Amino acid sequence: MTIEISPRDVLVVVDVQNDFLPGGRLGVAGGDEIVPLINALAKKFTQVIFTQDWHPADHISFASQHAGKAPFEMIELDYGPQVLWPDHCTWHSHGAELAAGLDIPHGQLIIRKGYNRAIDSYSGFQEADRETLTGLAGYLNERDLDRLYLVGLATDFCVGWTAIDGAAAGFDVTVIEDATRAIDSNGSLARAWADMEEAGVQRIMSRQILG
Ligand code: VGL
Ligand code: ZN
Repeated sequence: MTIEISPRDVLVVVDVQNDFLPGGRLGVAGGDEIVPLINALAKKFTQVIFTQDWHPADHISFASQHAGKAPFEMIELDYGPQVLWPDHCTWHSHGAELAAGLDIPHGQLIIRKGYNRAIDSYSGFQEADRETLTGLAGYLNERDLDRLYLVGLATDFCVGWTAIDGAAAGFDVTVIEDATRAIDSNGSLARAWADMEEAGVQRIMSRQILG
């Protein structure tokens, strides 16, 4: 049975940026494969928004900022544990641009996140300090939009955190699994699905919408 998308449902395209595609600075395996699928899904939606990872060159999440540390190691910051990453999605770099293959002219809003040097932000709703809000919930509430479908990169970080925070903020959240790809570092993918399930996030495949 296909799911009927209403004009008030929102497709949230998470971090489909050059640095997260194969060959990018934090390339996600298969990340390029989801672009045509996201374009097809977007045709079903009146409302489409994007998130964009957007870091200063000296961002605290970069391993390069911590002497003796390598990408994918963990450190402890004021707000809690932080995975260290290769430099990625730096301001105005090619890697930070949304993937050129995205063909979604009716996309309406881009939420940039991670621009504060000292605080990472996987989630499109709030920064990793769990306090600073991005304004996305306010935007959705003001426009009376409460059902979100998430696609993009990476399943286990920015998609997962956005899904969980969206559910916590009272939105009805569904992740379209085959329109995401994962980094899967140290068991992060299985953990993310378990956390999403616990938060009440639904999980579907694109054919349930595309037919
Ligand atoms: C992401 C790691 C660091 C993501 C962003 O988009 O999933 N992952 N920054
Ligand atoms: Zn990032």
